[in-house]
Amino acid sequence: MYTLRSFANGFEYIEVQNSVAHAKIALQGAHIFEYTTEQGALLWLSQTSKFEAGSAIRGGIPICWPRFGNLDKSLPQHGFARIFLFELIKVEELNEDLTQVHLQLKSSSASKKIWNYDFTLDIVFHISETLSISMRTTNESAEEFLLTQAFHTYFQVQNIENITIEGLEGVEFLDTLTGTKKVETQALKIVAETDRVYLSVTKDIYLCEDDREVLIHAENSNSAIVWNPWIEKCSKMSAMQPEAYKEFVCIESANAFDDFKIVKPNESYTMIVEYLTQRN
Ligand code: TA6
Repeated sequence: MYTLRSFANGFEYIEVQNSVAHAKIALQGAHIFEYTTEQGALLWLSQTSKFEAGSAIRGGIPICWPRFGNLDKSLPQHGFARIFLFELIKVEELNEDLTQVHLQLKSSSASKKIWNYDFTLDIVFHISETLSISMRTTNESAEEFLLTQAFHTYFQVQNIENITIEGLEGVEFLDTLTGTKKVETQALKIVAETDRVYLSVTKDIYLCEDDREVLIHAENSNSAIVWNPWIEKCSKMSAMQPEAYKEFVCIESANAFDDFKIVKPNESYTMIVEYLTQRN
């Protein structure tokens, strides 16, 4: 079952319910902000997030496109897709435990004022016990363009100090707080502000907390960002309560930094992510 709903201010989202999952996806940014199965809520959503046109939702899975980060000063931080209205192309209930939702953003006069290329961006969700999302960029311009992108996923945790992130051992990362590169030597624990870009990710990542383990599988992505603002930065961030840093960690499957892509005219590039929660 699915329903197109809106908040009192007209902000629209799709609510999906099937035999194994419940989800809410905003048309703005093709932004999934709730996804729940019998294993609980996968995504964190700020209690003070706005649901307003032109403001990115704080939490869920912001789509960072056509840029990740703020290195390209000609574009907003994390690009503009997350604040643009997508068109709902189709919702298909493929079976009782699998719903497919297809949203699309096409270039427009508004987007070309920010980024002067013609494109189509297709986001397809498969909502089941596994949440999978594909992000397909098609270049409809006469020139090639550079693309960096990420699923900026806010994972709900019970207590940030109890989690470990596995699968990144041996991977080099850029610590954006110090500008230095190091190699990860152990399962990552979050004990302070953390903002790391892992630069050659080839294996699955696991978010572990007590008996719960979230498998993070990405395709056509060789970079991943781990972020938590911790106390001081959290207190300064928009739409985030002071204690919010204890409730989430961002693990962002990406094509970022050296993992950028060049999309040639009439070509497409698709990045995919899949999340599955298991109990040990
Ligand atoms: O992905 C990590 C990061 O780039 C952090 O540096 C922080 O800025 C975070 O994204 C949130 O960015 P936002 O623009 O959504 O407030």
